[in-house]
Amino acid sequence: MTTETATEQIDGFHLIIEALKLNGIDTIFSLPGIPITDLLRLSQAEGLRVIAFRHEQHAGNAAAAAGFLTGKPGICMTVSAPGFLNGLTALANATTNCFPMILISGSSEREVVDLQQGDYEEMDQLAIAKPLCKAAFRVLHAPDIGVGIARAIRAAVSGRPGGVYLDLPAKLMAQTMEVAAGRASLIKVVDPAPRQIPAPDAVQRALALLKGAKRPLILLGKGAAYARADADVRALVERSGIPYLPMSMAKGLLPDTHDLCASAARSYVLAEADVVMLIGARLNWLLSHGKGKTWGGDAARQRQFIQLDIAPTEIDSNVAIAAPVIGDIGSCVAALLAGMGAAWPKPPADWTAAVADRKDKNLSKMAATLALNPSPMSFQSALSAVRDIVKANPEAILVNEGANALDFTRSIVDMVQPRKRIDVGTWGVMGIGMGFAVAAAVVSGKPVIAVCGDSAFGFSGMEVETICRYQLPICVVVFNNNGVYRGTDVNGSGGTDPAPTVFVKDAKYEMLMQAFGGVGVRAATPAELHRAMSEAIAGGKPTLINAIIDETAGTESGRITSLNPAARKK
Ligand code: ADP
Ligand code: TPW
Repeated sequence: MTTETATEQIDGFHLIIEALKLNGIDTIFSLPGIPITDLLRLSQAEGLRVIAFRHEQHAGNAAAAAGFLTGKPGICMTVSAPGFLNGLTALANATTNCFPMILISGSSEREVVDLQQGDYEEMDQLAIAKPLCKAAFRVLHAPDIGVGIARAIRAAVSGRPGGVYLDLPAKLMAQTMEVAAGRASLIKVVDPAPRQIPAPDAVQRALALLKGAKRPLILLGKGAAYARADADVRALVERSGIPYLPMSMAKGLLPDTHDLCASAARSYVLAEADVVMLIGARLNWLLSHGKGKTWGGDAARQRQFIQLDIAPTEIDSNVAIAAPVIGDIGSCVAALLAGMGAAWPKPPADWTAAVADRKDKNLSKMAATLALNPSPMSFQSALSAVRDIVKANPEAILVNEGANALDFTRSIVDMVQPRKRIDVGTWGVMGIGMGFAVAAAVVSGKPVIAVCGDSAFGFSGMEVETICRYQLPICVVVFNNNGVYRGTDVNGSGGTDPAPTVFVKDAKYEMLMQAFGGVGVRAATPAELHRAMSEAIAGGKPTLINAIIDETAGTESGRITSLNPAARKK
């Protein structure tokens, strides 16, 4: 099907597709409906890969994950109003996480929307999207499609990456223009994410502070993973000899098994460090805002921060930053390495020895817990199987969501390669599971393991059909403890309704995957879980493993119990 006519016209549909292709976009995550159905059909016909979902939020989450994993903006296309709103959560989440994505939604005609005349799925989408994303644009005329898409791409990937909304009214798609002029109006974006070189004096300030440190610590965040400066980040850690802590999505940037990895001594190093260098990590709630008990109490520890970030306004967001270094992580780390030279003094041996000692103690404690084999499984015993599988398949991408299922997986399952772990991120949002898993499989072609709490899985569970439809090599492991956090709550009124946190007991989640032709397995022991996961990875078939976890095992809110108002009162 083509809408190019004998008079050499090109329509809006084709201009959009050509603009995307011109900029290296090869995949669209979507859910059809007017006017997107035709756009998707034509995109597929023109060689773009179209992955169609069952709910727009998961298409949006897939686009966000694709953005993080590839460094190119992930594209999500939805219909107007409700479809747009379903995609908006993912757009806002992408922006919060600094993932580049573009949500493209069809919309009603401005004339009708602005007079509120009640169009089919009428909504002022641009106005609604604007406060929730990094940038929002609308294209009204076909000759502006090239500019619209160029601006969206630049806004998504330059500086601090984020989500961009692009509003395309239905009428635009049908507009035509002369084909040569149309093609000439498209823009191939040159250098979409320009390097940003840090100022030399900022680099010197940071090095001077680092050199004087008695108990230095490096904190790697997902911004460092996103920046793809893996070799230089590793060189910086190794040449400086400074212990480092990876945030959850920075795990594997250096192997978690690295001598200088201080994850197993996290509480100790955060409380004790005197100079902390943040590399692509924000001092938000995930780092207790850089103050308080986690950081050894407020009682005048002379801790100072160095922060490497592309966003100058991030500096001093929570505590004073003594040495900001503003630029892209690759350029900042390279400048620090150049400034350090070959003969950089190692940190005092008593510090590195104390960290190593603490680490050893904690690791042997953890090994003892992992070796236990209780029935039903604990989070730890189940994760000992997952840990072995991930170790044997370092190229696999691990998707992770839940509360306890998240916290335990993060601390137990080592990652050894960069950008192999994607999870609930900055918001701790549930529902990213299947969207992230689909994107990971599609963009990497590698096996994907999704470890999800049973509650978390429920948010996107219907996408197992999508996984089966595209025959993706995804192994979903549902940690089934019969509820949100655990399965033991009772209705405080004594009434017959279940408590708000509990689910149907002993639910057969494996049957969901079987319903669509995939493999479904129940695993009640670590050995069964290990076997089912090995087979899933070897066979590459869509698989769901219902891992039976002790329903009394979880704690409320996992490790963020302290944020619960009820727990705070106690
Ligand atoms: P984490 O949750 O892992 O601690 P955050 O999402 O809080 O990480 O922080 C990521 C930080 O990295 C953000 O402040 C963002 O501005 C920054 N960032 C993202 N990409 C780059 C890049 N290419 N270069 C420098 N900084 C970056
Ligand atoms: C969009 C609140 C945080 S964690 C969680 C919820 C509902 C589920 C925890 O249970 P799960 O894991 O997944 O079974 P486990 O291992 O502890 O038993 N809505 C959204 N996001 C969040 N974070 C919530 C609600 C929440």
